[in-house]
Amino acid sequence: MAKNKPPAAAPQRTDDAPLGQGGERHQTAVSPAERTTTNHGVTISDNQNSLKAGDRGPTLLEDFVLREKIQHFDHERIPERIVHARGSGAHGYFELTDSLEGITRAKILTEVGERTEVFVRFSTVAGGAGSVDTPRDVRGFAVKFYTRDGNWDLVGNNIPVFFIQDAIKFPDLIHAVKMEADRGYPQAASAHDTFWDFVSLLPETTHMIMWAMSDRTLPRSLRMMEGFGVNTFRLLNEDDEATFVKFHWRPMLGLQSTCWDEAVKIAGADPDFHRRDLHEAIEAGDYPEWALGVQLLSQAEADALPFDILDATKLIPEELHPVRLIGRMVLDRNPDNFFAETEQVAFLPTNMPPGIDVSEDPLLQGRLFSYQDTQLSRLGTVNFHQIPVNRAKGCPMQNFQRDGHMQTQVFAGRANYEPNSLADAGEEPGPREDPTHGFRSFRAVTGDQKVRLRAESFADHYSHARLFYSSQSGIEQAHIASGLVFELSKVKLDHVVRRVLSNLRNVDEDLAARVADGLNVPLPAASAPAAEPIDMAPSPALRLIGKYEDSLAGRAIAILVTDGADARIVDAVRAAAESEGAAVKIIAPRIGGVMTDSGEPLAAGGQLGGSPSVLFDAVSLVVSAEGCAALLKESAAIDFLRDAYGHLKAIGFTAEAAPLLEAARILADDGVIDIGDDAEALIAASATRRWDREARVRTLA
Ligand code: HDE
Repeated sequence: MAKNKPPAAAPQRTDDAPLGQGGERHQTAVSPAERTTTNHGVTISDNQNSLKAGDRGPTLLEDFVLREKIQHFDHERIPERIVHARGSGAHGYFELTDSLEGITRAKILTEVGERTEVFVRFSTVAGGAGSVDTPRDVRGFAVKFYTRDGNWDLVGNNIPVFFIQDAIKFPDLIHAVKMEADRGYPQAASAHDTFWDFVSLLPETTHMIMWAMSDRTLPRSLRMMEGFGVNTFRLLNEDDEATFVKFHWRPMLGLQSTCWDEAVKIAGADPDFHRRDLHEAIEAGDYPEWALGVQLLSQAEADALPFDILDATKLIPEELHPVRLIGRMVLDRNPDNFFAETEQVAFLPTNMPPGIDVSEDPLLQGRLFSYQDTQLSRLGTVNFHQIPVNRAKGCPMQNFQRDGHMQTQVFAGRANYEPNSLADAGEEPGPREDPTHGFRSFRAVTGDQKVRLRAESFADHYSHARLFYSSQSGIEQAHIASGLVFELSKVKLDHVVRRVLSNLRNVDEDLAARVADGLNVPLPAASAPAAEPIDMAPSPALRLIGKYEDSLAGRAIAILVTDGADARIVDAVRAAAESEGAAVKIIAPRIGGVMTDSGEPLAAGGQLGGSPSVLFDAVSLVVSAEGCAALLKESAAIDFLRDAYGHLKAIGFTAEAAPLLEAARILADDGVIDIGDDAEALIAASATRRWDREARVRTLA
């Protein structure tokens, strides 16, 4: 184009024309509220084209609209959490139902009926922010209560104990479990050399390993997990008298896990399985709920325990000290923006209102430093408490901390120090301390020698692992043994495997033998325990299966249909499932749905290839004879059935589906149900897995 020659007129555009070639699209009036602006409020006239020297010329440095947009984009990511990077959040409320008056002065635990806003973030531990939702992993269960006395963060897990006893081992533990340093894999998996090397050298990890290898680390849904504060805390009353406390969350939908093979397949079918499930449940008004429970112990009761209450690798059996249910938490609102809320939320175990206090648990003591500190690298400023999701909402927040990156408060006046006598000059003096209502620490007796020592009372590393294992049902024990076999089968260092087996002999001889047999290696001699383990009375409350009533509530049933499907049966299954609180999804060979035998169209919620049965809790087949014949040629249909069977799910079928059952080699049992005239039977069988089928479908250790 010749210099200074005006460009050809931009092509005339309509609202249907593709964007990007001219500024004509928004020729219709744009109201001020609709206008897109720069970060500084200047209205942008063209958000499709950068400013160039001629329509085919280089872009100009002068284009501040482009530069601002690209620069902001370049810095969109902040460092992910070093642990618990992958998470899902929700808003809700907490309501106290039973007062702890006299035990604590924290109003959130004494004012019955009062509703307190909460924000909850569930997470996995080992994987990065983009990793899948269903690895074998501990889940984080962090709750921020915006109380009238300041924020309270109960930053817990879905397992009541932890791997290590002292915070100084945490960086080693996390380095060992994350991707190996030289090769950058495996992602979100503990089944590798370095994790098991570390574990085998630290017998204090054994109890947690029992939990980690159990189905607790394979939750079906974030809505179906228990939560625990893990560390021991204190409650302080008006006279500053202390009671030890352990916090528990009990899911109203009960506890449920997936099978290992299922979890692996879900990871491929829907990497966001848990995030989607939580989001969709809340969106549908199916609000997840938990009861908050406490175990309360006096100093004398703590002293009488055969282990140290300050040791986070130990739990207090409910049969010894019952869990008192004192409140309920309901999650009823999805975040508006994932980054602003779920990513930027900063949980701090140091966030405690007056009346709640820490114990000397050496793991907790390290956490009291770490969380505040890590926010500096993640959120980049000491003012991260001003981000809306972190702000104290239930009460005023004021002090003389000033300035810093991203300061958003505009402080008036001269008072920014204390004490001051500016009030005498008629100026606003600012806030002061309040010894009556302020946070006071428990007057714990300390003042001993300075030592780097592990207390002798922490030396027993096996009794609680024994307690956990011996408390499990036969199925759960077999799953723990099989979990160990799977993980150790991925460990290449023979001496590490030998050391794990040596340690396991101190937990249970039969367990060690089963794992050795599963690995096809000889059983080595038992390792020498630091303290002789004791046998404690089994605690059935530690079981996953059978602890809560079987239920279909919050679960999902898939109905695989074809053209000609019996509409009456589809309706019957749907009605029966929905009356139990379950969702029903119609799966069809094509997304457009099918024509039923009554000539009515039936819309599909999912297409067979993209909706494997691992995404559902039970399945049924309502097909016509021709439809069945077509499905026989689809491996996705065979897998749909085969997996449902292998994952111990109830399978309902109509007579026309028989050839498909045969092709998938489904054997008759009480979970394989002809729903011709009894949809209810399918519903009854769907409320739990068919555990008795397991021996038919896989060899467990
Ligand atoms: Fe954490 N942990 N942790 N942790 N933790 C973090 O804080 C840490 C521990 C837990 O959804 C980090 O903001 C140390 C036990 C949850 O945002 C970090 C030790 C329990 C979350 C940190 C522990 C937890 C974290 C990383 C050993 C169960 C996610 C990002 C002394 C009671 C919270 C962050 C969320 C996050 C440190 C052990 C639970 C690095 C040093 C035990 C649920 O500060």
